[in-house]
Amino acid sequence: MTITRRSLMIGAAAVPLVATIRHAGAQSAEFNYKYANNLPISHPMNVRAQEAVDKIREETSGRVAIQIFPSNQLGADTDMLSQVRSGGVEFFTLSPLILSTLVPNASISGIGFAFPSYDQVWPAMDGDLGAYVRAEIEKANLVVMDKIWDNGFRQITSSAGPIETAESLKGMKIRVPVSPLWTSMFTAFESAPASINFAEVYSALQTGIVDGQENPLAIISTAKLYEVQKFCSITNHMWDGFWFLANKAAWEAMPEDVRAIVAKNLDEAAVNERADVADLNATLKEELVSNGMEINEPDAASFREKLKDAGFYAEWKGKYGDEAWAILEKAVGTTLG
Ligand code: X2X
Repeated sequence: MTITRRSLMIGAAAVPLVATIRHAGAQSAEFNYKYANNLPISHPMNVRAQEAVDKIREETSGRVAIQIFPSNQLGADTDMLSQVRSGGVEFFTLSPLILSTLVPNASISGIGFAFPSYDQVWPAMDGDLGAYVRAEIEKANLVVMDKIWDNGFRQITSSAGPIETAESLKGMKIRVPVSPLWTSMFTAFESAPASINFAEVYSALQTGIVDGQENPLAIISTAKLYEVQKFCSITNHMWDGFWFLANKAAWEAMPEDVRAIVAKNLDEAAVNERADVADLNATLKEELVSNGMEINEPDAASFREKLKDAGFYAEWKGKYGDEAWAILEKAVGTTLG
């Protein structure tokens, strides 16, 4: 009789108990890590990162629990870069150009009009150019995953009017991310660039602190920049990505087999995210038009000419050095500048 009662009680408690164990498991994983980024939760980067995090949890039998903090919830990019160095966050994705505030030559993949198309981007970033940059990043004591994630080819939006030629950029108050290369490029265009973290971009456009900004279509869409911008000019003036960075001590705290699972899943997610962004590029123009934007497709020639005449390419070749510049030119298959 006693045995039966006891069995019944255990049986009755079973359902809530399992739920409690699962919940406690989330908090007591061996490695409870934070991944911070600057993009909306709906952007493919966060969608694919969530998939990776779920698989990592499963494949490590719950040892690694990564929580994603999208949309600058833990701070703006320049703060997050300090955080990932100090260990305040364990993972962080960052544009190579903003990373150049710490690793100067990391921005080389963002040189204006360097990549004609994605056909050159992925072989370069998965090949010699990416390997060169990752080695530079590692010298700064950060861990970086092999596969860079896609941000995209950048387009210019404005509240004032369409960008038709380089002439249209003269005097334009334009937000650029915090990076010497971005400021240099728009200074070469004779614009008035303002360095502003992405966390502040929507409100800077809304309040008219700047007239425009530049970002790939997937961000113009997911961050709803069409609500505060009228014109979108398809300039493709640079390609941009996101390096997936890890704090070194946090990375090395994980045993090697666990690290391998984390790296594999993050890199797989990066490759899937690239495909998602490419798919979006094919459909987003229509969506942006239906959200009230006017889109034009200017010829790149005047922009390239302007950068060349301003000495932009010569200046940056000098900064990066001949070795790095040769790797870039080989990757893009042409002489720049
Ligand atoms: O800050 C931007 O514009 C963004 C979101 O594209 C980057 O992370 C560089």
